[in-house]
Amino acid sequence: MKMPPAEKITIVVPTYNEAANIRELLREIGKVSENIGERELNVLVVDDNSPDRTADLVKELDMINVYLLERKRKEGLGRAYIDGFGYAIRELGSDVVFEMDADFSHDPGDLPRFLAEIRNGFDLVSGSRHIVGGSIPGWSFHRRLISYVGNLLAKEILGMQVSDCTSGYRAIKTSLLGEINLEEINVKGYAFQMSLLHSAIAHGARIKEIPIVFHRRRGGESKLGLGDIAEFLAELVRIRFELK
Ligand SMILES: Nc1nc2c(ncn2[C@@H]2O[C@H](COP(=O)(O)OP(=O)(O)O)[C@@H](O)[C@H]2O)c(=O)[nH]1
Ligand SMILES: [Mg+2]
Repeated sequence: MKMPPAEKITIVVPTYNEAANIRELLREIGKVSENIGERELNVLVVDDNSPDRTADLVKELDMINVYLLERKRKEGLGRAYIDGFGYAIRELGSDVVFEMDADFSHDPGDLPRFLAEIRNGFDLVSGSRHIVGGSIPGWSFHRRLISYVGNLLAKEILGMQVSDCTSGYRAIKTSLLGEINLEEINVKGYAFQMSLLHSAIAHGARIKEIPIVFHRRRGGESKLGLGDIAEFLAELVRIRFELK
């Protein structure tokens, strides 16, 4: 009997100055992938020409199943994901893509829990820090406030029935991404997470939130800036009033 082809999974990891974390992260993902069974697991690092030579470290590691997409300049998290998803679909033939940060805030050990829900038939599985079992230990009041207000506004203004709209740990079926016109998501930075989720809901996607513990980043610094917060607010208004 002919076996069905193994599910192809690609974890897309955007990086900007993640030299302190990237090697160890790729090794840890490698360990988890040994335990996920009949699936092909790739990692795609999408680097924006990081001055700390993150991309060179990935090349030096020379690991199988690790791919590198190098972009010329820092264009934001959203653009990195749009390019990364395109590459994962066209070049790697992925059935499922993951979003994952490079700084260990997202525990690679959680990957099998996401995949189990994809197997259960969900199109998009999103890690939530704001449901029972989820948490953000060690986050400053300032970061908690940004996250809280962002989610509150997305719920109030867009009516999104999701507990964590800005989560960046997700598994997404590429069949869903094929329906959403990613190029129309015209945001550069972190607002991409909320916009993508909004588009997925609009396309009738089956969405599941699972609890995650969002850890403090291991090395390096956060890139979240005021520009990202301004873009997030502008994007809420744009979606609400269907502006182009
Ligand atoms: N390629 C790329 N990656 C980015 C950019 N901005 C942030 N990242 C990556 O996106 C992930 C989340 O960013 P981070 O600074 O940790 O955000 P925080 O966790 O909200 O503080 C990390 O892996 C970053 O390296 C960017 O402009 N381009
Ligand atoms: Mg982080």
